[in-house]
Amino acid sequence: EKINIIGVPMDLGQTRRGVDMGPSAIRYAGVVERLENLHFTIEDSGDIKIGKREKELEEPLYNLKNLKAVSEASELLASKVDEVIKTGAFPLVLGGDHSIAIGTLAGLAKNYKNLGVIWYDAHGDLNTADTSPSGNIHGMPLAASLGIGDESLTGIAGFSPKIKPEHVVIIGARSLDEGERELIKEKGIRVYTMHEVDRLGMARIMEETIEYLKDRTDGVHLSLDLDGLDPHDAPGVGTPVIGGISYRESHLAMEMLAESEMITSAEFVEVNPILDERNKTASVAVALMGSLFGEKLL
Ligand code: DIR
Ligand code: MN
Ligand code: MN
Ligand code: MN
Repeated sequence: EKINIIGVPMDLGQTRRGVDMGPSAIRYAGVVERLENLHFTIEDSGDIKIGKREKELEEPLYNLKNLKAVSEASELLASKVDEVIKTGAFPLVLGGDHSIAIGTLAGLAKNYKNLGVIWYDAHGDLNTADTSPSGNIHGMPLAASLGIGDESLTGIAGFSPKIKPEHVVIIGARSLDEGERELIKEKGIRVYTMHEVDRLGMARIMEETIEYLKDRTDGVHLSLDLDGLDPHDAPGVGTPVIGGISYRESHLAMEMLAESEMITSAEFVEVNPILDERNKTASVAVALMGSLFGEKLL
């Protein structure tokens, strides 16, 4: 089996610097060796080209910071992901901030009519320019992929929407903005907040998630924001939120996804080595990839 690694050194979807170095940090943490040990054939496609940050002055017209550069990179990433799928390889996308999911999902949706998405995140990423408190596009990719928001984000790759609300499962939510809560209710999106993680446990959540997506989707993408984990275990992220999913729970989730044989693509985002402790967060990302691709102790 083949895995194709695509780096996306994007930091324009938010304001903290350093997350553009995420792909390097994850490569340095040994992603290729880790997956080769599991007998996959790895091809590293290198990095997608990212444009320049806008000057603050150019921004205030929209509540969409660096819109042009983000949408241009999304188009490039969408084409690359589509191309990788057509070679028969598993696309493994390394972020970069979470705005890159707009491009990843656009490329995937060209190949899957009913793409399932597991959104592992402290946040909902369901904002639009109208509801966003920050204007940061990394808080909008799930909405954009559902066809909600500005045309320059929803229309990547020339079609919209990419996914359906009933094919999305959010896991680990503990920081949602008002507009995001309304959208979740309005669209009936399945969300396991930290309340459910505590109450049901990760094993039950993953059983339910796998059962829920199994028959209604023709592929399932894992979009894993490292801030879904507790900052104690993944400190190198731009928007940490206390009280998150543990390292152990996250491994269990990945192991259950591996067993399900349901995941057809994945992205690991928001690793910021400047905010990290000795590349701990990138190492956690690589360890989780190990479990996702079937690593077992015995
Ligand atoms: C917040 C933070 N909801 C926003 N979002 C983050 O700016 O829209 N997403 N950090 O990962
Ligand atoms: Mn996110
Ligand atoms: Mn997040
Ligand atoms: Mn701890």
